[in-house]
Amino acid sequence: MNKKELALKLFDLGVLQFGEFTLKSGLQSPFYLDFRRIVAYPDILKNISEQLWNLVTDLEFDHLCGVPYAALSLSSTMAVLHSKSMIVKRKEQKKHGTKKMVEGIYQKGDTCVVIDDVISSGISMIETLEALEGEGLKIKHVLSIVDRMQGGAVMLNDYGYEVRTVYTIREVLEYLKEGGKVNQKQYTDTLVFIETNRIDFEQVRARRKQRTSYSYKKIGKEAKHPVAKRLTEIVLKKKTNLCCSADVKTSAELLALADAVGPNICMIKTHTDNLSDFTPEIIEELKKLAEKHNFLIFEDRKFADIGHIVMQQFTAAPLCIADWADVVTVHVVAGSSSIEALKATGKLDTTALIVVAEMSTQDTLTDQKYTEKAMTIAEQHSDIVLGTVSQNYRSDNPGIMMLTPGINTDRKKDGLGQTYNHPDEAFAKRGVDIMIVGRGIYSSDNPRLQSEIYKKIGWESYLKRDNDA
Ligand code: 5BU
Repeated sequence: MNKKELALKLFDLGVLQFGEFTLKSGLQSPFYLDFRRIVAYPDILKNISEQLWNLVTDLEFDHLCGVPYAALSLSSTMAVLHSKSMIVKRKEQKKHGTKKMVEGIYQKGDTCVVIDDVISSGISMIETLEALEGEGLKIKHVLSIVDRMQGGAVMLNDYGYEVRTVYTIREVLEYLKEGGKVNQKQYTDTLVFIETNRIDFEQVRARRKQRTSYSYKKIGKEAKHPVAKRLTEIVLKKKTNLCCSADVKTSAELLALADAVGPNICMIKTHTDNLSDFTPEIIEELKKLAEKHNFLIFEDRKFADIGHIVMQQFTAAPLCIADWADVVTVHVVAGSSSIEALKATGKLDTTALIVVAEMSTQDTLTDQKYTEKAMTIAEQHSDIVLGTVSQNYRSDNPGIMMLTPGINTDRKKDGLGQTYNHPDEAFAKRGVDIMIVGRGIYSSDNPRLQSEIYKKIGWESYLKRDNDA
């Protein structure tokens, strides 16, 4: 069966339908593609799988993966016919056992070709790609039977993937017209629909919004708070976007770590309430080291209470955070009053805020809605907010940095809810400005060397990406 015969057959089997259909997005479409039906027709399934396979015969790769669920039958058939390994991306995370999102046998760095039945907006394809890439798989090529020509393929191309499809919807339509399966009106209506719905700009833009990235020069120029400007100066001077999270238990350990990693970091992040022997003197020592190595001190206090309490927590002895921290974190779960309260202390001339917009834990409640609202609050206070802690979203305001914890080159999780991304993923794909690394550095045998390695990886990844200067 050639491509035209296959298209006619698919029409006869009800896979390609013409009429009036409401799509998931609410859009009215004059045609509908239902490839789920093909599992009932083994010969057709085999034929389509061979057509898809023909698209990759020139490539070398390790695995096939179908976007769940519609393309699972396609990837399975291709894998069986051509003795190729297949991996499966779960649609929902498993509640028990391994909680793995990707099943199969693979290693970091393996290459994978991803298949979907139809590419429309490209969003479900992107979700699968992100999950696979999160596991360290490398993806360059994506396949589908039909490109609906609505912008998904353009967006995927934009992200650097090469899209190969058996048909475009326009080709299908031509075959069906030639074969007498669609009348003139259906042909015209469908063509007009395709041409007028070519790119789903909203969705493309929504995805891109998370991925904007800026140069440190631009960030420094647009940032309003003096501490934010100083941070970008340090980053550029020392060529480091590494913040070391010094989550140690004693002041001696903190000072030793700060001195060891000092040359390689732009900031040290502390949880001083975790120090068993805290005294105001250790802050004086830490400040000396900050001066010696030129880094900022970031107290990750995560203020989260009503304004009245937040004011006390920021200024109260023995920690007196307001007197020494260059930067502090604040949650906005209580709304913007937490930020307003910190401002009301009159101590924010020398301390800038970081809003926790999205957490790194695997079942965090900071979903997209929460994060967007937190981001808005941060943007409304750009005179005192240096950045947001987030995993996927970056503010459109270049002056508000994206700081990301949950970074580790070797681990994916810590067994207590923490999840990790590789620095390259963070900088290149998510638009991160500052990476925060804790155990990846201080738990190693040689924190100084380890911080140097992270510094170099972070800087290389920053240089590699396409920054909006
Ligand atoms: P780790 O050892 O690299 O996992 O340490 C991460 C640090 O970042 C730790 O101090 C946390 O308090 C901090 N953190 C985080 O891991 N995830 C978050 O979403 C936020 C902070 Br907010």
